[in-house]
Amino acid sequence: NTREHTFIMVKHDGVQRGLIGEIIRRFENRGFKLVAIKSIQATRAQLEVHYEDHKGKNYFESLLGYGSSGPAIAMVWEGHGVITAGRSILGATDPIKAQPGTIRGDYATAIGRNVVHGSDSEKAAKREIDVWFKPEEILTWHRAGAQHLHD
Ligand code: YYY
Ligand code: MG
Repeated sequence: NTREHTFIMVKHDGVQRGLIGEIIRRFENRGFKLVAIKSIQATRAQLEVHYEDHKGKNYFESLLGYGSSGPAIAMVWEGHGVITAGRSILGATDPIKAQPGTIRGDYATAIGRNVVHGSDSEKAAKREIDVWFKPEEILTWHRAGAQHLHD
């Protein structure tokens, strides 16, 4: 499915660290297509839905607190296998375990400051994109020279 979508967010620590361009570059370099992007000031209510699988965890309050403390960049990336590939571009959640060459392996400093978010399944991608974007904000466009990226 070349129209597969994933939700990628440069979290507030990533914005503070000046990593917006670096993160976008890594997805562009892999040939993925940016179909939506905006800066957001997340509310606790939005983060509760975004992180609903983590309700009740001991780190949930800090996810909501830090996540709503300043701006982040929300994006939708498109491409064949972008959900799985996006997770490998990000690297492991815990920066101690993240491989060098991944965003988190190269830049993250702590599990609660791991720079970037990426959907981990089709279901999560759908829910997360719904939290942060209206359907009309997700664009469809044809890349010139697409035949050189895919057969
Ligand atoms: O999807 P991913 O971000 O890689 O990790 P999740 O297990 O879904 O956790 C979401 C988010 O929660 C993680 O990026 C940091 C935070 N977190 C934490 O602060 N402490 C943990 N032990 C686990 C997760
Ligand atoms: Mg997750």
